[in-house]
Amino acid sequence: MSSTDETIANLLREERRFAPPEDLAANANLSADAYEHAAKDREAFWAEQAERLSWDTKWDQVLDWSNPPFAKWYVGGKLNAAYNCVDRHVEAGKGDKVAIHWVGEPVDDTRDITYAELKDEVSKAANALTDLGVAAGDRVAIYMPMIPEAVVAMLACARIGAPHTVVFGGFSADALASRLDDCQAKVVVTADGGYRRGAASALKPAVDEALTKTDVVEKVLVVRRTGQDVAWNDDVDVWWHDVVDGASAEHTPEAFDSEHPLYVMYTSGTTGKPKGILHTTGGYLTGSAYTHHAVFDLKPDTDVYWCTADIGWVTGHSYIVYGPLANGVTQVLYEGTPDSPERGRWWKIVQDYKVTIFYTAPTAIRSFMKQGSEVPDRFDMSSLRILGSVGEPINPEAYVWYRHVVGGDRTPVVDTWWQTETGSILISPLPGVTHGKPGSAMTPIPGITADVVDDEGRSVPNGSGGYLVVTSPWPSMLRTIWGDDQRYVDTYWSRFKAQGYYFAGDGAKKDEDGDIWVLGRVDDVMNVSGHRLSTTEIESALVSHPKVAESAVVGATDPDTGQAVVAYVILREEAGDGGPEIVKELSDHVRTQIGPIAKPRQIMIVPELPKTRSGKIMRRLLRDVAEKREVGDTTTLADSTIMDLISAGQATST
Ligand code: 6R9
Repeated sequence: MSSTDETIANLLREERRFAPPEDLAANANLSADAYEHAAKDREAFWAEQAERLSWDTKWDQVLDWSNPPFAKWYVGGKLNAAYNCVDRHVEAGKGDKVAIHWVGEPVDDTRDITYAELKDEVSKAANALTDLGVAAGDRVAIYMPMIPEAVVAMLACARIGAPHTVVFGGFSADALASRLDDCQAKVVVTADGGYRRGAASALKPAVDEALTKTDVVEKVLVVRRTGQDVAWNDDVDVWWHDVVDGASAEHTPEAFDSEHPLYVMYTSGTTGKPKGILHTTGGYLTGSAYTHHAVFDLKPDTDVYWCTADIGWVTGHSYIVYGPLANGVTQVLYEGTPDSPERGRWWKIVQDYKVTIFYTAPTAIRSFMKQGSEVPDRFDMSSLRILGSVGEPINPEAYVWYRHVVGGDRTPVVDTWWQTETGSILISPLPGVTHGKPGSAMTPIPGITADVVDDEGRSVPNGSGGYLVVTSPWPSMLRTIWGDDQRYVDTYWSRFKAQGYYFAGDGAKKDEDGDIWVLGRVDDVMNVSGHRLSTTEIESALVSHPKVAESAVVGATDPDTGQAVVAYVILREEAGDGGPEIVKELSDHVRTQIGPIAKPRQIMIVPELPKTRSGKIMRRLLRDVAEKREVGDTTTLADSTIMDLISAGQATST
């Protein structure tokens, strides 16, 4: 058996299966025949999905793929995204329904905003932006904490046809400046600060600094959130409460072309400057609304939905703003960190608001696992009916813990695979149909065709691994990289040019049933003595050890084997320091779980791992430590002090 076969065999030892609850299956939005229905005539299927939206002018053609890879969806159609997310619900008599239960980080700092109120706020902000000189086509940057005004600002931009670019509030002034520059943003919407871990944390100084590095910005619109002191430039800075609060709540939304740019979202690759991923209006809104309905089995009249992502991440765009609001559901929006002021904060929110659908990232789940089940067990979470996961492969142990401890063994877990580029979920179980397998994102959802292929672009047989590709265009696909069509073609469409497949950059495997297991970025694959090993598999093996909460594995250059496995491990709290034999114990565990080839050369016990704010481990930095280099650029880390801790050798190692 080759090592790859062995690791697949290891994966297949995961035999737990979870059938959908009967009542959920009986009342599910999508049933098993949806796959066949969609496959029969994909364009007709996507036309049906677009009918979820209100169009001012209907399209003449569903898809124009005459100039691949540049797609046009719903050609000739016209619509307004903000009208679809807000006004039409008010017109349908749902104005009094709560759109957003906003929960600030300071306890008892809450606001409930109805759809009618949201419509007024968005209209006022649209009028204010217009008065500041923003016209359709101008770009507006949004650099804000998780407050309702962030959502209002995004929708106000959409309403006037000004593509927004939301820059995550944790990013530095440099990162902000380069994004402002790249998309030539005319206005920045920000706040004095936001609350994180019980303290006011400033945002405006980073905008002030960014403006010294680029001169594209004309106006800065500032929400007063914390009341902290801010530097003020009368020529540029404008208070939100001065210009938005007094603006008219009457605003007629203009219908824009289906292909009108909706937003640019920057995403970093392993090399080169961040890519500005462009999404347009009709296809993107169709994709986010349909998937939110299908994957979460959304019942807008009874569900209370909560996605914990930051709006500075694509998940916040598709599954806080556009999908949920287009579908008219009530949702929770939380400003702060999961454990402030106490560890049960998230679960208390679930209990208080009777959340029914909960969507978060594996990194959060693993950090709760580390603390044990005592904290969540104190809360009544019986309202939950569906749990979602996104951002990384979810290790089987974390999946089972999530389902058991958070979901009381009732709730299907939907492991949703997608990317900034895909705009919406492409691979996921359907909660009322799929028998879920911990660790597998399962199959492309109805309407999507994806596959795992080898180097030559041939579909691999079941039981084998390769590259994840999307084999036909889909409505919410990125249209290009802002200002760089060539990079768009090179990055996503040149690897499998002959087949015309979209190359996602992820490695994946098909198991014996043909279900897909996403194994992480292909750049994270290691080559040890000629054997390809995936970081995810070794990490999952480590996390399946009872003393381990979380781990990150990298391949470090090795004189003997080409690359060698180096593992960083966070222990569970109840494991203490793990005992004197911990490194050997873990090393033996990987050996028995996967095989001798995967045995780490070095295991370091660390207090934390370097992560981006969306929870992705920055393995590049750990590779620097493992190869004893100076640690590279840490500007996108959520907490930049972590690398000092790790490099200072607070770690014990073999
Ligand atoms: C939505 C989002 C995209 C990359 C993607 C993949 C990883 C996301 C995943 C997953 C395994 C899942 N990823 N979801 N890997 N299983 N369910 O995360 O977008 O920030 O652009 O990241 O995240 O590697 O290629 P983005």
